[in-house]
Amino acid sequence: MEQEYCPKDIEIYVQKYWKNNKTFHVHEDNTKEKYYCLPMLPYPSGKLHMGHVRNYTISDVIARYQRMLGKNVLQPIGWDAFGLPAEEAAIKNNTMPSSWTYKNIKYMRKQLESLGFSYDWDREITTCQPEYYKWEQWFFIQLYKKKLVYKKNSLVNWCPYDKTVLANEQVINGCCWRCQSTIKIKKIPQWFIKIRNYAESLHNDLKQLKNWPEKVKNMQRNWIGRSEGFEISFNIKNSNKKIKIFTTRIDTIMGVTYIAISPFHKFSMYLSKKNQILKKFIDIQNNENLSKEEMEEKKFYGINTNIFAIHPITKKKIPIWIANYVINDYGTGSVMSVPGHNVNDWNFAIKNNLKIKYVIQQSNIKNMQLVKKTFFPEKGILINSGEFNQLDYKNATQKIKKKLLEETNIKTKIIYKLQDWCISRQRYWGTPIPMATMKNGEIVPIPEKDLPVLLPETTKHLDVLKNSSYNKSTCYTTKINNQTAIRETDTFDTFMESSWYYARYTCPHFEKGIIDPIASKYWLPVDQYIGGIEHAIMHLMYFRFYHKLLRDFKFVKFDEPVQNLICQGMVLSEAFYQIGENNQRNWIHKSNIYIQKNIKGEIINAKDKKGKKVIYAGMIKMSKSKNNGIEPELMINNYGADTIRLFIMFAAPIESSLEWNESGVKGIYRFLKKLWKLSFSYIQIKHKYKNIDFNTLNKKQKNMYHVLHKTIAKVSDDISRRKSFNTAISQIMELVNTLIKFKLENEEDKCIMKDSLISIIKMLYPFTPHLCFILWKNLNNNCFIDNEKWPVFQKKFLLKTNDILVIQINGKKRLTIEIPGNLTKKEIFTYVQNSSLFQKKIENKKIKKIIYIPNKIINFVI
Ligand code: ANZ
Repeated sequence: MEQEYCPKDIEIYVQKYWKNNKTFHVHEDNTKEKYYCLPMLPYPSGKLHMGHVRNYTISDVIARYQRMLGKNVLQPIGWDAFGLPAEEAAIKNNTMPSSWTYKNIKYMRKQLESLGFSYDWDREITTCQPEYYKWEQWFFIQLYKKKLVYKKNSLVNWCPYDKTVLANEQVINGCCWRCQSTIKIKKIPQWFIKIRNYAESLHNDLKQLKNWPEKVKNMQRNWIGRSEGFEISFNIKNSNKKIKIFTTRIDTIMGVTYIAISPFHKFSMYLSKKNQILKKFIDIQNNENLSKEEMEEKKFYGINTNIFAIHPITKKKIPIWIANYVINDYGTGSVMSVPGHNVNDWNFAIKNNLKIKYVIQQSNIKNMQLVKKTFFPEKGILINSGEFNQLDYKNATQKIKKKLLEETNIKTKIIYKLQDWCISRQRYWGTPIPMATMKNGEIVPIPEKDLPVLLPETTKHLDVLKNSSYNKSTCYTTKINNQTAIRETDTFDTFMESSWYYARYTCPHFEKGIIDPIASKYWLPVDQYIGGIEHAIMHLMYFRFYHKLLRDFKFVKFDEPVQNLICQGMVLSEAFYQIGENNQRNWIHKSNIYIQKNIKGEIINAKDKKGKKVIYAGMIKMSKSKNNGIEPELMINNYGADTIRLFIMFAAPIESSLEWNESGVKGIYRFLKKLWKLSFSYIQIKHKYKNIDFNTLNKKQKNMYHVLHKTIAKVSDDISRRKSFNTAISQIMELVNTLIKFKLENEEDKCIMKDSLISIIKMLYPFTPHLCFILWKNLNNNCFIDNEKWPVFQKKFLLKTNDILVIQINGKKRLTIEIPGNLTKKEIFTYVQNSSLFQKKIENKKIKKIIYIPNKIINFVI
């Protein structure tokens, strides 16, 4: 063992050992409890950023800890390898998206290895590989067969100059990212999966997710958008037809001044057959090539049908309008419009000069002039509502419901805002959608025997990427049953790949099907999932949805894929800027700035290398745009992976933001050096280790054991129950400091030192595995720590040794008394009051009050 702690050497050595010995390779083992620890898979953007390092460190600490509890731990990693940046890089560098992607993966894999993460590398998944996406295509075809997939026209961003569809991220302030032309909104046919069929279970099953952050569950709930209301039928005048509407506010029914239906509603279509103006209006809604602003501006357009509905209570006639603000796919596609109390109805009524009637009292506004100028969405006391006047919301709802039941069809209804999942992307670099169009226009799935449908890998693809001409490209022509067909040119949304990878990790090489039932039964559900809060809605929704699909196809069990979820906080760092010529902020990296700080560590002055003043913008999320990223690689080179890992886990609770601070990193480095030195000095001493009889120990020794076991108890609880890693680490640090002060005066002391070091190294192993690997080896005759168990505290050592308490009377020190350890507060008071020394001092006087400072002072007020 070297005298000096040299992280670089030991980390490379230990990583090699793990790699050669496949230490973290796992397989199903029914004799062992399993633990599936899953960090969200990275996008291979080029190199790791600190956010990645934090995510993967948290996961690794948990995985290693669970392993020490004796569980069979699966911690896999892979690459979410399809996506837009690869196309952009390909155009820029005149290469193929695949070469850019694979180059990045290679580099980032090395970076992950250099951080010592305990992955089972044999399970690495790269989602752009045909072995993986073949099964995604296969499953899509199964969904298609079960009618869970359909094609319909849907809006996309269209660049009229480049003649290509743009992803939302490629639209910057309404313009194309490449040529700056104003983008248009266009309708094209696209593929959808019916996630709405699962809206109810996606909503209800959130209740099962006891160990998910409330914030995430709420975000999911809002996205699903469950609405409880009523479906009511309105009769149409002079017709036997009815119009069904959905409302959440039947209490406002007396304020209905018109009925609005979507241009795509069945009734609109029916009317348009005889009404040319209406037909034209609907056609415009369908085909108009508008910019986003134009769309927004034209939102409250409509047409009066000159047909009337009958109000179910007043029996008065109310006009029916076709209105483009009514969403066809929501509720019934038509609404009873109450412009006095609903914002959309209000906007439409104002634009089209329709009647506005207020039926809810606006208690807080006295000036009626003001009242009329706007809508009032709150619930309250009914007015202008005939027999329902003066009722509050609850009573009005009940009474109106009863009345409506007598007059018309009304039923309670629950609807969801969640829209079906559009999985078509008009991009090259994605999983090809396994569908084709035959010459006669029929759309068919690619035969399963022909899967995977591969991406055409020819140099033409640079053209493909640059514009939409690939639609005609010959490389998408195929044969189905000996007939020519054109393959679907769209690819899957990349959320498809990240929706089922967790299940494929259980059997990444399984060739007979999408998922090996034996492997998935053993490993699933995921015990711990770790990722960023930015995935709270979309990814986690599709992930949960896909699991339910897989469950219904009997590939997996359980309703939910993940039991525990951690969303780690952001990584922040200091950001600096100067104001540029056009008043823009030019962000400057900290490494190019001279900084002056006061004693409190606050920045008082900052200058660039030329001496020009720089403005400090505070701690901001690390990002390229703010030029405040810290390179993980640089940090690892300077301090070693163990220091970085420990700093990340120590500097903040996992779900809070972490402020990157290099002096903090240095502090951790010093701590590890101290531990190395302490271990080194002990290892130099040759002595015979023996088991110790606690009862024969002196006070100093008993106390050391007490501190050691108290720390083990606290650290175990912090990690397993509280997931509070930062407090766990600070306890270990305190223990190390106590141990440094523990003088080795006899043989027992040396044994106690060894016992303590062994526990410390075990407790630190999940955080700083390389250092612990080496220390363990040297401390334990070349043994390996990787299969060691987590230390167990022993209750008998938790019994504290005697405390010496200062006894005060009326605030003055009168004596000291030795109190046996482990007494309760009440028992301590009785013990003191019964002692003869105390009784002499107090002389039978009455005690009015006792003030107690634990383990230090008792003050008796007499
Ligand atoms: C009358 C009313 C009065 C409404 C009032 C609201 C407030 P949430 O809670 O978001 O589900 N609505 C129903 N279907 C619609 C559609 N297809 N397109 C546009 N709007 C639609 O909203 C439910 C309310 O949204 C419904 O209740 C309906 O307006 C409107 F003071 O009915 B309400």
